[in-house]
Amino acid sequence: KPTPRAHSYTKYNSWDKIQSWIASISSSNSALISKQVIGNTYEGRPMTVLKLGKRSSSTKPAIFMDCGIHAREWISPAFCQWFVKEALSTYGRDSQMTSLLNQMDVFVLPVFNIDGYDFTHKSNRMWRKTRSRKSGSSCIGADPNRNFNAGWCTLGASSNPCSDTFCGYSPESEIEVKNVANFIRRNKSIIKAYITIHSYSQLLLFPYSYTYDLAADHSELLKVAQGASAALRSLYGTRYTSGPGAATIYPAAGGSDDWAYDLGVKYSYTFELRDTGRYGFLLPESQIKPTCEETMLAVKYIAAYVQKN
Ligand code: ING
Ligand code: ZN
Repeated sequence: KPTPRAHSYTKYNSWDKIQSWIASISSSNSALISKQVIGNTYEGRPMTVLKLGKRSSSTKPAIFMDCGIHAREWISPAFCQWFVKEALSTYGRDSQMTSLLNQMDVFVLPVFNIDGYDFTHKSNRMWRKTRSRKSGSSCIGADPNRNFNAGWCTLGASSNPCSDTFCGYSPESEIEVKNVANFIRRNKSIIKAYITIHSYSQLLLFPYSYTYDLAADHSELLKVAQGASAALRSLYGTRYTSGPGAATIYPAAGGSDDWAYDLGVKYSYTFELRDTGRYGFLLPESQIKPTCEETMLAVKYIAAYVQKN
């Protein structure tokens, strides 16, 4: 039997490593963490959501966070792994984390687009989409962040299956999107915040991206985003811009944050992590630790706000 090696949080782990990590971390911390499979990917890999939180007899409000919607944005799954590790290791030591996990549950989907993520490790580092196929086109995959049912395929998305922003053949045509949407719909009454982690550009975005119209909760969403960005910046001086997606990055329909918001999840945010383009998607592993540390402060800021509201 080979010697088990400790999981590295400062490397870009393969899907195989992340899958073993999901199994071991959830079995070794059963007081604070449990797992559930929400469905399989197109290629048949299990999509596992980790639930972090102290067990409670009453149903707790929750936050849902996903990483790795886009295959090549490797810093994103690295952050979800970091978040889980930090939550477990600071519970009972950090008052904010302790209070958060006592009062709320945090659902974490470490890799949303597993097939694509695996493909970026084995074949094409710059792949973005899912890996689904359909007869009639030789092009593979759809953009999962254009495939949600929010102004679907009206703006900033392509109906060409060969495009990197292909919206898919219908809303939720991608099984990964359907699995996540079903999970959030099923838990709609308890999910108070939706957080999705992308890279890169150093932005903290909120609805809408499918229209230039301002969200009904625009000023509160902006205020919380600015607070979170200030918390992030306090550690290493990294500057983030916050604002609604359409006006801040570009108009794009079918995104997960807009869909969650319109479903009724008020605190809905998209992070675009480091950097601003020097390395882009190829962010060096030496930046995993500082990026995750500063991002923790922003996510914890949002969580604390949601907890008290
Ligand atoms: N950026 C996001 C994208 O999917 C985005 C920006 C956010 C679009 C929210 C729609 C909704 O294009 C990256 N880097 O993926
Ligand atoms: Zn992305």
